[in-house]
Amino acid sequence: MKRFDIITLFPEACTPYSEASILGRAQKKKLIKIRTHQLRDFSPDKKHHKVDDSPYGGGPGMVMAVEPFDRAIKKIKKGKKSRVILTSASGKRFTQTDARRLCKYDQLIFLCGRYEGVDARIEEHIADESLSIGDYVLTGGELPALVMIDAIARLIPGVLGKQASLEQESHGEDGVLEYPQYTKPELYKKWRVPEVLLSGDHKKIAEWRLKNQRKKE
Ligand code: 21W
Repeated sequence: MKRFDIITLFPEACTPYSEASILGRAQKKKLIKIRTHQLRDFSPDKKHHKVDDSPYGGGPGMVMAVEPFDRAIKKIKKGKKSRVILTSASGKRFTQTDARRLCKYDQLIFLCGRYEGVDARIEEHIADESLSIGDYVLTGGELPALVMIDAIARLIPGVLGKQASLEQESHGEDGVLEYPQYTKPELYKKWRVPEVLLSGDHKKIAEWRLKNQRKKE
């Protein structure tokens, strides 16, 4: 069983997605385990559960401190082959190649910062790598962690249904054969399904799909 851990100030924002649909089913089938952890529970400040402080050198906002993350990881890391990933707007862009690489680990621990940012020592000394999901600014690393978990978990055998797995094996993985698809009705408003797809001529259909495939990457 592969484990995904998310360390965040907003665990309640992560669980609904992680328990729904394919990820939820994969957890029920004991193929994966996704756990969220409240960063505040690891604050050394037993009274106010403080996890951030003002930046050295001055400037606006607050910076998330090293210690709560460090303590959380110490508690969560199992004696498995694990990797700690800092979700970071300035990290390397996460791609399908990263998903394939990361699905080999037994445990992935995602550290989520919020807008202000995190103490740079987390990236320097604690995280094994920093990953972003793209060039836009979000309010935190929670959605990126879920995006990466989704992309990684669906590569684990059994997580997808038979149909989707077959599709993945044959072409789905890199979107190489991403052709336009249609379903009923044949005519909606004035929009018709391409005639060839209704013909039953499988050779013609294959040719049409090849010609109309949209290539990705
Ligand atoms: C956005 C945190 C911007 C920090 C220095 C001085 C994780 C993300 C995030 C966020 C800043 C990802 C600052 C795509 C994303 C994420 C929140 C910058 C301000 N730094 N992938 N002032 N986009 N976003 N901090 O936003 O944590 S992965």
